[in-house]
Amino acid sequence: NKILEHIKINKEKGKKLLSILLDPDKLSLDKIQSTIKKINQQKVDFIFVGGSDVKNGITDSFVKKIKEFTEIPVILFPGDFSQLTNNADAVLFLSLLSGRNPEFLIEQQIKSVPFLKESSIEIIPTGYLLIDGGVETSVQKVSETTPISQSSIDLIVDTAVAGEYLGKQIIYLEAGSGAKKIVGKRIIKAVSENLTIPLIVGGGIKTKEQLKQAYQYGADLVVIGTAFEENNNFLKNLE
Ligand code: 1GP
Repeated sequence: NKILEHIKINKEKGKKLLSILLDPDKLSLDKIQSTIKKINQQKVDFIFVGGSDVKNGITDSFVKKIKEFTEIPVILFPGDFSQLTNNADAVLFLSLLSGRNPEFLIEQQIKSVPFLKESSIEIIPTGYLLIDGGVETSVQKVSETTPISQSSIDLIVDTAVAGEYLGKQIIYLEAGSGAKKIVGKRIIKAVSENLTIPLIVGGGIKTKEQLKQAYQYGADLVVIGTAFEENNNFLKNLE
């Protein structure tokens, strides 16, 4: 459990972590080397790989290529069990707790077992909560679930805590890729104060201020996808 341990130890120390999300559907193989070069130059703790709508079989070669150019651990963030690959270091074993679609609560997880049983990648049980990001995001479309409204703070907290009671090792508050509204600071604060396990926050984060705010209010790990996709020098602005 190297990666989970690393996240937990940093949480204890109060050291905040950053992850860049690369979507195999949006970044072509020939751009990986230059993209990874930018990531290597900055303080990036993890590379997440995944998307809601990734074509079958491409994650494997995508992760392999990333691994050629970096030592940064690669964590799968799969939208579908077909995105699993042994080339990664770990997988966020997600259960979409905010939704009521059995496919993403338990079916996908069952389908992934034949692969994972034969695999040595680290499995990180993760409670995944989709929070309203002010726009219909692909997670919402693909999962056919309704995000929780940002005004329902109690429901968000109770859902996250239920996740911890269920044994999840991490809770992930997701506004959805390209969200217009990021997960609000009061939500991050309330959830983090009620959890003992690490908290990941992502979706729509585009500025240094938003990133800092997420950390300040209790996120242990922040995930950035779109802002980096749109501007590969984005990480430089964080220095
Ligand atoms: C990770 O899906 C997010 O939780 C990434 O969102 O693409 O908006 O950064 P962005």
